[in-house]
Amino acid sequence: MDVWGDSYTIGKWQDLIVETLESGDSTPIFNINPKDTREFDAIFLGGGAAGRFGAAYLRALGGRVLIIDRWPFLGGSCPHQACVPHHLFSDCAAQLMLERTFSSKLWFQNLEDKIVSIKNIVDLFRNGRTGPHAVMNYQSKEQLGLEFVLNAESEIIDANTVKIGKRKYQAKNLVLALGAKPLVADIPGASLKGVFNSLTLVEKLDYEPGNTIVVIGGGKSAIEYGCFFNATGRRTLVIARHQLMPMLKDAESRSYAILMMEEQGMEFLEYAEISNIQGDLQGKVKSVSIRTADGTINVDTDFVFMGLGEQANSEMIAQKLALETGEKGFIKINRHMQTSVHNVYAVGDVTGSPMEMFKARKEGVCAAKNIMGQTSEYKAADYPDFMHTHYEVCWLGLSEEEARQRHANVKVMKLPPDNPNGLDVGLPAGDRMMLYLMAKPRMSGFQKLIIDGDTRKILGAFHIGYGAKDGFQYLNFLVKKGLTIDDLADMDELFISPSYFIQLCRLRAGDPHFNNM
Ligand code: FAD
Ligand code: KPC
Repeated sequence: MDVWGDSYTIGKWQDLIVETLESGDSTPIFNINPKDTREFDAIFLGGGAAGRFGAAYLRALGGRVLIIDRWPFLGGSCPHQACVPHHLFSDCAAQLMLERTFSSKLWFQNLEDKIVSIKNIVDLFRNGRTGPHAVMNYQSKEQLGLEFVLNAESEIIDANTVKIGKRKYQAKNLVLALGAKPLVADIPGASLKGVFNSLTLVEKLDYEPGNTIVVIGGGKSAIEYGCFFNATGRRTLVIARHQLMPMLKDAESRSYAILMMEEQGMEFLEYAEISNIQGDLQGKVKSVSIRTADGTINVDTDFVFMGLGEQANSEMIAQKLALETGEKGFIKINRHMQTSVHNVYAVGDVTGSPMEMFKARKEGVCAAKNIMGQTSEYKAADYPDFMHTHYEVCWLGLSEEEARQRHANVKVMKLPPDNPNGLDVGLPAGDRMMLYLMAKPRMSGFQKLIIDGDTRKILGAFHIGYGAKDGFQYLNFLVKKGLTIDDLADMDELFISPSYFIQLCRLRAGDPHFNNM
């Protein structure tokens, strides 16, 4: 079907997307300007974060660009299977932790021994996700003026040509923005019904998981989804081959995050691995065997979640174009986003880690600039990061340990202060933490700023609580520009904001030889 020239409202897009997804209709949706006779400067194969942002930037620079995607919407996996469900589940985990902490108190219902339906929340997502999809199509077509073909099975003919059905499209450049998919562990029983990952959870869950959940992995997805399952009231056992959450490098912040998860009932087995997943006669998971340093343990469960990282969606296309690929099929690129074939670029998850939206979008933009004749380089580095437990955990820069290895005079400002009686101290806390502050102070968060006492520059920041993530985006930018304790002391805090960094710095900044706090 051709939609060029028709005005599509968000509602009309949503109807079309729902109908297409539900019916499995494979008719492509063409949005191509028949009056524009210019050759395309680029075809973006994949219209997710990397493809959509790259294409929008290329058009903004005056070029002509076509996006082709196999899904009937733009925006890619983020709204369909990745960030959006992940944040929904993390919101639920935070809300449920609050409700369980205050169960039967104040206005809170009694949640003692109650299990919340996982399937209902997954169904809620499945029914709601076409809303963001429709906004992406509306924004791309009506506001950004992008040309695209959606719901399209395409064939790459060569580095300049893509075919959809009988129609052939030529471009000076090809940009592969194909994304990635979850890795599946090579464990006996991994293909049984009841073994999920972030993608299959939202596409395939058709029963209510029982009371015990086993999560494989110790990184972001494993912890984030594990905390959600735990918050629904289920026993949740996380099995990690290595140390848990290795990316959270500051030992004190890591310990607080893990302690709070344990206090919510999360169980962790580090340096352990699943040796076997056993099924019943219907081919459904019934138990797992876990190899630990102390021997093998068996756990009964009907739900196993793999949070093991990603592999590239590159297979056929990389082969067809003879592109150089690395581990897990990730396409090799230079700093201009060029692959081993000069007019073929690759951007986003298909090029490997970090698998984050900012990196995907910035790589897309970098490719667009190069295609349009600007010389642009990008390599993701020194970025802020975050993950969800039942809280939001944010960090940037150096951990205290890293800072002490590299700098002679490291100062630390943190809340709660070191306290011989433990964590039951009435601060930090901030927005969304005030109930914990009053009733269960040990749950009101942890925050830490790491400073070079000689140059007075901020070296690192860590925050466990809620609401600091927004600030960390800007803080990281300033830290990279050399932000000092004195600059922070001079800022205007919107009190009580979630992080106390500004006020702590102001209390100390007058002293040329300031101390820890
Ligand atoms: P995608 O968005 O996956 O886009 C690839 C596109 O290519 C898709 O639209 C697909 O349909 C299309 N495609 C693939 N093959 C073909 C083909 N042969 N022909 C046509 N089209 C094709 N990042 C964050 O920054 N914050 C988060 O909170 C966050 N949470 C996440 C949670 C989970 C569970 C996961 C898995 C990831 C999360 N990420 C998060 C990472 C983020 O989702 C990705 O980095 C981002 O979506 C990558 O964008 P992309 O454009 O490279 O790939
Ligand atoms: C949550 C949301 O903004 C929709 S998902 C974003 C997809 S894109 O803008 O293409 O990176």
